[in-house]
Amino acid sequence: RRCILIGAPVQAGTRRLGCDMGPSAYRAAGLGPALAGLGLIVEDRGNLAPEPVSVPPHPNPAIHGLPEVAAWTAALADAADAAAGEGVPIFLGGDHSLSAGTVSGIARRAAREGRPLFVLWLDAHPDLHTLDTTTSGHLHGVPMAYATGAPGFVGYLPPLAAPVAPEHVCMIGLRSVDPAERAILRDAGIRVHDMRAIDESGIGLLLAAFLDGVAAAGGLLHVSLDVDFLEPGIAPGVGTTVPGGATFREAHLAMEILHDSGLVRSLDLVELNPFLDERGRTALLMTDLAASLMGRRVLDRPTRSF
Ligand code: DIR
Ligand code: MN
Ligand code: MN
Ligand code: MN
Repeated sequence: RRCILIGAPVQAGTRRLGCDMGPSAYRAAGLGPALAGLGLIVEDRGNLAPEPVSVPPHPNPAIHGLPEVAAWTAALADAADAAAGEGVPIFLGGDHSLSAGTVSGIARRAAREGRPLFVLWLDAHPDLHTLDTTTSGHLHGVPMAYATGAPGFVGYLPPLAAPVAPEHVCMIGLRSVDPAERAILRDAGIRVHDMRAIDESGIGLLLAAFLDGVAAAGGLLHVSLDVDFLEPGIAPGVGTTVPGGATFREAHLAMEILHDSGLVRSLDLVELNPFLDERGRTALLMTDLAASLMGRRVLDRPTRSF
């Protein structure tokens, strides 16, 4: 198996500076060697640098960084589509606006392969704002709306080749939902598990139920892991900490189950802000989680079948 590391130092999706240092921090934390140590072929393609595009001004005056996000979206969609044909691309973010590109690119590839794309969104936030509903104007809050074909992006972000069906999206870890997003979550058909659901049912059960559906549909799975999915006490290196996140054990269990499923086709590691980190501990934790997802385990054990 081959892993392709693609640096995406995207910063335009938030006014809080520092996410552009993310790819360097993952390299310093030893992500490449950690994956190679699992017997994987690891290819680090360095950082992407998109061509500038021009975008008309949007009527929502809060919006920040739209031309930059449009440029990244186009470049990342092409990179994701191409790399997913060669191995498992791992995108080293960069803020979460980068997933507008990675998810839409993988969706395009899945459509060409005639297979449905499923997305697992591990995040404190649903990132379901449209350009019209965002009040922060931070485009790290819009990628899932864009990728699922919500209205209002045409003429601003690149045209979508293949929108992701909302019923194929599962969000786990939510604990900060804005009013406009709450309305979408109520009506769109996305599978949502907030922190309370994790407390009540256990993350393993919730995740396995989703993965059973992916396997039954013959789907491809893209995983988008936002640092703020994690409890801030163990992952302080992010600009939007929300108390009460996933614990170390819950996060590793999720990664190990994802590995067992054999369904993961691509991965985003997003929102790491090394400027806010404590001696690299968040970068190291995200690196260990990626290694768990790619097959690191304590014991060999029979895997559950999906
Ligand atoms: C927040 C997004 N709901 C906003 N926050 C995020 O700015 O619209 N943090 N995505 O990670
Ligand atoms: Mn996010
Ligand atoms: Mn988030
Ligand atoms: Mn379906």
